[in-house]
Amino acid sequence: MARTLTVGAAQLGPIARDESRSAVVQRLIMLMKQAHTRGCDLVVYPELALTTFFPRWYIEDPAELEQFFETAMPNAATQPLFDLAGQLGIGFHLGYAERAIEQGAVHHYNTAILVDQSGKIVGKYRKIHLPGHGDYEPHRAFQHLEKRYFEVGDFGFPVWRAFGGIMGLCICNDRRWPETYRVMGLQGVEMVLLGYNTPQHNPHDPSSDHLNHFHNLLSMQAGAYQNGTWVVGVAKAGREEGCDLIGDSCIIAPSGEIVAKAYTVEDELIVASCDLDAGIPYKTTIFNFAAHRRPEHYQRICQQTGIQRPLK
Ligand code: ING
Repeated sequence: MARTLTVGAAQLGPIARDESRSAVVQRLIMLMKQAHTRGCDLVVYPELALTTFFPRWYIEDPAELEQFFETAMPNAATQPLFDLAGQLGIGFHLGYAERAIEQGAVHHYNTAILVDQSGKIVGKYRKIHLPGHGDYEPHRAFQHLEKRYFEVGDFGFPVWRAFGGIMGLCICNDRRWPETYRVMGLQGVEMVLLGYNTPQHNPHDPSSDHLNHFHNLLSMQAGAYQNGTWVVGVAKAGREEGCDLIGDSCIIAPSGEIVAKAYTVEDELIVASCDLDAGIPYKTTIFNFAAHRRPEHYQRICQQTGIQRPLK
């Protein structure tokens, strides 16, 4: 019996700086209702889905900066989303800026949660690869101050048994690094959920701006194929506060093939029925780690090539 999970990737168009949480949550609710109508078991929202991508600004006033963070989840603004999820029996992934008090200290993370069909938070991840820069760079058209506003995530890359399979989370820039998928792949991940806010223009390397869409899809398709896992990548898209963000939200099979892709840069739901067993042929044949990556082979390669890297 195939383990089929019908997934909705709920891309968001721009969120204005002054857009209220309740207004944004209403957009999320509209998309969740559409997802339910189209038979979804799970809906995936972008990174930092409750606010505009505020790391594009240098915000000196701590009180103003704190306004972009959630101090609890769920909270008054997001409770209606959790309530609807429970009523409809639909799970969801949500990215948001998290303010946490742990070990008596305040911490700020770029966070994503996985909520099951009963409305219970079953997974939580904090972004590890924080791109951009830590100090204000006034010469730039816009900033990318994630290193200033967030700490590096402290959960690693865990996976969770949920929705009848093995689920993993990562966030935005994480998707560009092979180890992100590999760490989850070695734990048997069958579906990776991720959101992103990706400017069309990369201030640090404009020379590859014309390849931004290609690199976005390449990273996720490669991660899917090389680890025999589904990947659901969901954008915050469009011209947001004067900054053009790419769309390209997509649902990618373990083969690396794109099975559904957004074609707008607005709120848009794409849906696919995902067979969670589709990754098994890849995990058990071409990427069968135990069968094809044997310690003695590795040792011999090291000796032949003079790489003296001890096998841990
Ligand atoms: N955004 C971007 C991302 O990794 C970036 C950073 C922009 C990288 C443009 C390369 C080109 O998609 C976040 N939020 O990580």
